[in-house]
Amino acid sequence: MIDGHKVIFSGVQATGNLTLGNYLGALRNWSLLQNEYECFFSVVDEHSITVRQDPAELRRRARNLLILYIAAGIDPKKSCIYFQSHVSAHAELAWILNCYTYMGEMNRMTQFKDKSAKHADNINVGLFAYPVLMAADILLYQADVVPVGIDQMQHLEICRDIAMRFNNIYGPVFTIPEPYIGKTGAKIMSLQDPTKKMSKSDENPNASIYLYDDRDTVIRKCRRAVTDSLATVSYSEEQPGVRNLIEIYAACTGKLPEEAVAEFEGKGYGDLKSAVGEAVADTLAPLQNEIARLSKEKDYIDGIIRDNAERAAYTANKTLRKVQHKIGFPDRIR
Ligand code: ATP
Ligand code: LTN
Repeated sequence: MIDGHKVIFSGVQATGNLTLGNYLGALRNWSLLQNEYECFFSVVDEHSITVRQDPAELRRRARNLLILYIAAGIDPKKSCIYFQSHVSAHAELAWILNCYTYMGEMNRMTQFKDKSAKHADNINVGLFAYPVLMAADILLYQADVVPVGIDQMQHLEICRDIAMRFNNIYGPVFTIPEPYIGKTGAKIMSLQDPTKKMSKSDENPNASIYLYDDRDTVIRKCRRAVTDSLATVSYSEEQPGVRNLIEIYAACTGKLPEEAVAEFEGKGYGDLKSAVGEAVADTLAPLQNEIARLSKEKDYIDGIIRDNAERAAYTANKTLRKVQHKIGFPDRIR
């Protein structure tokens, strides 16, 4: 731990087109936390191959995601941003933790159930054991806090269970992590079915706002968002479509949902949708400009990729060696 700061770990998979949900639920919070914590933010490319990937496309997406981290305000001098596949300790600890995780625990994971239904032709062991790799990611860095969207809570819970089980057998090896869920934007819903989360793997492109969507597309998608026939603006469970639009508006403008509701009192859904569209486009524009600028800075990005992987490996290997010693693997001879 540096300067007595607490540690944060989080990651996003290098798959699909990132959505507004990924940004508001995860990435945006990261940059806000980096001054108070020692942070490790990984592009978790090893998680990505639980679903079949085109190699060239995976490489391109992984690099673009790392650039997006920086564009979203993560300072690579303060926070360590790196590719998971460049730090071999992730896969090594995951193997060990597999041996401390029960089949029954993994069987309960809702993401596994959803993804295996979606990819019925490729239900591989990696997809099943995915939460163990995620636990290894977090525990390697002795993370105190893990900022994620609500959908990842179940995985975080299992990570805590595995860590406690290990500590009970071998003594205090791992820090037990806590989730960090942002006040707004923790679960952005689909624009076409507001009972489902906005997801980068949704087949309907109108359901999600992608971070690379231009202004007109964003405004059009918001205008087409599914609402209801109640014709009143509220932030209640009975109006999931309207509630989601208020949530997005609040998250993009920094207002509280109640303030947003007050602003649209007496106005129609058309006004709400236009305002949401403008607010989202205004949020994405600086991000997109920064991505375009950074994409041209090849040497700068390459330097970050190299240096940060070394920093991450140093911390990760310290935990890995401790674990290996505790479980009885022969010590290395120097
Ligand atoms: P997929 O739909 O393919 O499973 P995803 O959109 O859930 O992917 P992930 O890489 O699994 O993307 O998630 C990255 C981060 O974004 C996680 O912290 C996750 O909790 C958060 N996140 C994803 N979708 C949303 C959403 N709709 N609202 C808020 N946060 C989200
Ligand atoms: N499983 C997460 C991505 C992820 C992650 C992590 C998040 C992999 N390892 C460690 C936080 C901490 C997802 O699908 N969103």
